[in-house]
Amino acid sequence: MSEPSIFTRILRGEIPSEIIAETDNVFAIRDIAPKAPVHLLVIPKTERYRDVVALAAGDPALLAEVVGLANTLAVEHTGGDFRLIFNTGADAGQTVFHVHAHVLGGGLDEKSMN
Ligand code: DGP
Repeated sequence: MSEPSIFTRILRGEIPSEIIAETDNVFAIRDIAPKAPVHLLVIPKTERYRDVVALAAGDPALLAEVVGLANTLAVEHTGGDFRLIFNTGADAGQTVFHVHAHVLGGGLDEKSMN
């Protein structure tokens, strides 16, 4: 068995991080190193899927739940518009291989992807 991911450990309460929203299947936290005024992470509770490609292939309804919670949170935290990023693979900057969506908003630089 591999070690639980950092997000699983947060969900279990083993690492402190406020869970700002939660449904049966997904939850959301604030990113520890925000890249925008609003920078949230929306995460499936299962760590079965390492990235968005695996999630889309394995459970598209769960991917839709991730997008739905991202939208709900964006309405609450940024007024509705948001950037949704799934870093996919180490060379693209993925560091946690438990699929998660970055939800960025609130004064983004339109010329930058960061
Ligand atoms: P990625 O690089 O796409 O795998 O994104 C992982 C993100 O997870 C990164 O932006 C920082 C965030 N992160 C890592 N550890 C923690 C933590 O312990 N708490 C919180 N809130 N965020 C974390």
